[in-house]
Amino acid sequence: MRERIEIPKGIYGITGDNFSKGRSNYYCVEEMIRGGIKIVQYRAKTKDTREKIKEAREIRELCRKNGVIFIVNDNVDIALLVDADGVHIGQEDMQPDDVRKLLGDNKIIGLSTHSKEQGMEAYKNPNVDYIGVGPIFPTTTKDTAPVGIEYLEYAVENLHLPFVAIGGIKAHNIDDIISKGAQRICLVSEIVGNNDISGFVEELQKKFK
Ligand code: TZP
Ligand code: MG
Repeated sequence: MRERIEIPKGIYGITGDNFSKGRSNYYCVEEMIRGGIKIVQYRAKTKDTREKIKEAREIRELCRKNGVIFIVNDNVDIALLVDADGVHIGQEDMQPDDVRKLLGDNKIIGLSTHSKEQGMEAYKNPNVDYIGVGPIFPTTTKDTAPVGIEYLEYAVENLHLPFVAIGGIKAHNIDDIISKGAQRICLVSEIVGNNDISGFVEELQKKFK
């Protein structure tokens, strides 16, 4: 059976240029890397395909130079084209088993999950390397109802694969999420909207040491 690829602990970065105060995704990723981030997902819901390919290619090279894992959201074709380290898909995207056929065994597949059932199904599927667990709290970054702390607690207890807690997580509530047992956490708007992205990420990463 295929072995899951390990996902670094700590902060998981995602681009979000609606929240980055006019600063480019490239700039935001540069800053995250300066702050010590080890994994970045390129997510650009409102850009057209050509723009996404161009930006993904540039950020891919930036990540490669710095030894940072680079994941593409949604687009398996773009991930293949730019030789990303993996893809992050949602419940309505291509099935993990089909993505695996396209990417082969050595790429990372991440899957968003929003319920215990979805989480358990993903845990049983060796083609899924890690899952997203959320949105934990209300968020304007994604149009999905919050699932609450209960699913996070369930994941900690029952889902023995890497998971990333996400959704409405901020400087003021991240300690609660860590104390529940989350070892990988994503904050989108809170990071890309920060005036000092690298300093903020550096502080957050210390919480995992
Ligand atoms: N998936 C679940 S919640 C979310 C995604 C991509 C958005 C999280 O954004 P924020 O700004 O950290 O609430
Ligand atoms: Mg998706």
